[in-house]
Amino acid sequence: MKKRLIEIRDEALSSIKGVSTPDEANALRVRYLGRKGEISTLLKGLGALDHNLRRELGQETNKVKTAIEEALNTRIKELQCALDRERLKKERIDTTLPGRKPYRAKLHPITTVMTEVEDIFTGLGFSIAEGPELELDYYNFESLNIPKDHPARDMQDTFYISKDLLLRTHTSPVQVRVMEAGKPPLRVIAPGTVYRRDSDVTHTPMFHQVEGFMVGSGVTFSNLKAVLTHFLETLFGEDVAVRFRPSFFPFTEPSAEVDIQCVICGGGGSTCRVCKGTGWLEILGAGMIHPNVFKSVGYDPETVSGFAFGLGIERIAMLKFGIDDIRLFFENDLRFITQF
Ligand code: FA5
Repeated sequence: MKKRLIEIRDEALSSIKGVSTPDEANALRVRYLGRKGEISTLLKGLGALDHNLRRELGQETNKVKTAIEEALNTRIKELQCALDRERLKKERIDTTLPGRKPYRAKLHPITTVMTEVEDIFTGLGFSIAEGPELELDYYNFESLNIPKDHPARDMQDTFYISKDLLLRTHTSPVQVRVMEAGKPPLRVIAPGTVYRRDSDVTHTPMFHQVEGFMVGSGVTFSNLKAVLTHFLETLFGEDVAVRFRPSFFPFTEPSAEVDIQCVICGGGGSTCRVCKGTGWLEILGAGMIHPNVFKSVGYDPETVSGFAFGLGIERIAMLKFGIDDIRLFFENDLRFITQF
């Protein structure tokens, strides 16, 4: 029995050396030390032995068990260490690798141009006013000398919400709201979003305008020309080619439109899709405020005069950045937007 015990010990110790995972080691623990393991099975015959022999064998069994137990624990520890080393190797972070650059947000090109335009006018003493985008028909049209069924309403294709409510088609209603609320002299710009049923390379259904107006006694068309020329030269540089062209707006008389030489084709492109071969791109409408508009806000057109203008921010941005399709500004393609 003693001989068999030693055999079991040697067999167990050699098997323990050969295991390659903690699970395999635990399986050996069950096989040799478990309740139905090899040692327990061997010891079943112990009761029949003489007292002294039984004691001797009992002590020997304990030694064998301890030896196997220790060998198992040592092997499991070794295997666990190897596993940990392997895991750490896999999880190792290379702190010398270059980091991923966080995406830095930038201002939208339209916001940049809008801010630049506002800065130029506030530099000339203009203050900034705002008005609602959901506007009454009265402010968008009637108070601006465009009665219902007037053919001039066709100039701006309108999104109506109801008979009297619409998405404003221009920032000119803010003129009326500001004049109603205040007294001359006034020097105000009104930047904002406007809406029209329009879409092609120079038109979008939503776009931005900046309305500007100056009202007081003795304000003339030459003041209008001076302010707009200063504005355009500051924005585009002194060499910019600008032209004032007679035009018509129901709320100004006389009226003009201002064009800038097309930067896409340099002014000469017969096939240019932006200026449609004219060499010029319209960026704003302007004129002397019509007496009927003054009457609608309770001003006396005999004693008060003023000019007004409304410019398109997207058109200015197209010219500044050489963009040949206005719709690119609103497609939210980061490859386009982050260039500016
Ligand atoms: C007006 O909206 C007038 N309220 C401007 C005005 C104000 C005239 C004060 C006189 C006195 P117009 O429809 O031309 O005018 O538009 C003004 C500018 O907005 C145009 O010159 C153009 O630059 C821009 N614009 C017009 N429609 C669009 C559109 N669909 N998409 C982008 N820009 C546009």
